Amino acid sequence: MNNRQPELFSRHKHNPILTAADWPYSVHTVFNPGATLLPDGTTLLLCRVEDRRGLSHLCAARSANGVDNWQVDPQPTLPADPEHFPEEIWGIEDPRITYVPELGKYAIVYTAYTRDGPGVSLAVTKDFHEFERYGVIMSPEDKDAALFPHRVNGQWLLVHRPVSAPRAHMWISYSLDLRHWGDHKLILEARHGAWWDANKIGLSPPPIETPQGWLVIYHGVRQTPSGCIYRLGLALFDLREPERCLKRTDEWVFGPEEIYEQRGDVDHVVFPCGATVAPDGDTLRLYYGAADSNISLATGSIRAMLERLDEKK
Ligand code: BMA
Repeated sequence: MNNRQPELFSRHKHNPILTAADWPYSVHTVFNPGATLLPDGTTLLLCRVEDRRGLSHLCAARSANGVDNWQVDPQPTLPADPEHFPEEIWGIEDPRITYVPELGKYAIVYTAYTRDGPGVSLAVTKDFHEFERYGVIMSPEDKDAALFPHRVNGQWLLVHRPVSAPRAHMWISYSLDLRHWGDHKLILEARHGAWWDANKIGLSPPPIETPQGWLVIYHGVRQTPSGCIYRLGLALFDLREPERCLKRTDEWVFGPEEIYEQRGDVDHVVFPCGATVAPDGDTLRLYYGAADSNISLATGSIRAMLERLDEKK
């Protein structure tokens, strides 16, 4: 009898699907993309691009099928703007995109690399050509943040990951205007000790709304003598009270196994910032940075993820 649980994610056979070699200008690496579907069904990835100084900016890549034939913008789509936003002095990283119907705009929540570490910044756009920047909405040290697609109980919600060294947990905060945030609540704690998600966790793609609750894919960081290992787990939060965690997997559901995930600028990292849902309403396409060096794709079934969470009593 085979008691092995089936894998929840399958890697695309052409991984990595995007690398620095696909860029129309000189860059060092491309990784950790935010993702969204445009109204015509085009997949847009907003990729973190590290230049040859070591600083990052964001650049859009578009594809009709979300897998290949990417059209990459000929220059940075959203460069850091330290002249007007001094907190962006060392670049901008790891965007999470949420389409917000009430605004008719996409909200991009990203890491601003300040002199005092990472902070959370927000920009909104209608078309990924022009952007309105809100500046820093969570001061350093904080990152791994995303906006929910609509208000809950009249308020906007942001998941984020402040650091209280050496541990870092996931929090939620509320706002009426997207600028002023409060009512901060701890929603998911890093575990202790030997666990795969001990000490440091953070949101990966933005929360996914399902009839059973907000499905959250989060990353956990295992510190080992030879460096960190970044893996993914699942959690489910109440639809009307998103600060209430209903379920969480004990085991990780995706981790670095392939050579392009295990070897790169930072070894043993899978780090998704975006996902799209296929027209069947179930197939999740998870776009992730592998080893901080390339962009890869894995697909999974939302229904299967919810079933896995249900197995946890
Ligand atoms: C995290 C973030 C990610 C990066 C990961 C692994 O803290 O900085 O951008 O992919 O570390 O280096």
